[in-house]
Amino acid sequence: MNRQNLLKALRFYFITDDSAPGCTPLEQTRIALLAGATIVQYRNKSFSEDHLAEVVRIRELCRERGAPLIINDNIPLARRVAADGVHVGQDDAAPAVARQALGDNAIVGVSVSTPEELVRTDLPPCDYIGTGPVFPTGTKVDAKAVRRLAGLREIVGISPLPVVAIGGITADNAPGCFTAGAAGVAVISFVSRAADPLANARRLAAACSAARRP
Ligand code: TZP
Ligand code: MG
Repeated sequence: MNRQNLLKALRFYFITDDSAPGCTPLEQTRIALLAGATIVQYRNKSFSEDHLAEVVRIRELCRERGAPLIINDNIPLARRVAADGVHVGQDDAAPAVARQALGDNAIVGVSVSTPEELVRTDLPPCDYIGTGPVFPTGTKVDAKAVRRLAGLREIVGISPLPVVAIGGITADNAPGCFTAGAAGVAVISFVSRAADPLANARRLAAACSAARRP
């Protein structure tokens, strides 16, 4: 994917929630894509074979909508469902391993929380970085310290790659992330645990498209 298309895809980055009460990852994805999510990450820390059919369906929905599908931290699964890429954390497979396994055309993302992590991350095999938590989050139990918009600006300032902001993102604070230089915002609970997921996803889509183009 060329840089311009990647930047477009990163804008509204939806990540599935495997333990949201009342809304399955498949339903969340359907809603997010309907509202205008530009990329979807399947994230399931307790993935088992029972979930494969769900991932295949999510794969199909993303194709229909022209949104890339990224798999969190599971390179074999990414290969099995012919996902568009993978996202790895600091304690997951190395970016170079992901690139080697998925090939030149795959999208490889990596999580970076601090400037120190950024400088020790192998960035050449990566296409983008995800950074956060920007705001407090209840979704990731082992999230690192909250870095606010100043921390986001700091990472944007030194990153050679497009930066996606994550952690506690809402339609109200997303504009500040774009102003800080983020190429996109990634959300879980703002959609997956909303009283009205479609309404929230639509509000976020509006905030993403209103922001200045990169
Ligand atoms: N990485 C840093 S914060 C976070 C992840 C996966 C969770 C984001 O979830 P939410 O619900 O959008 O705050
Ligand atoms: Mg991970």
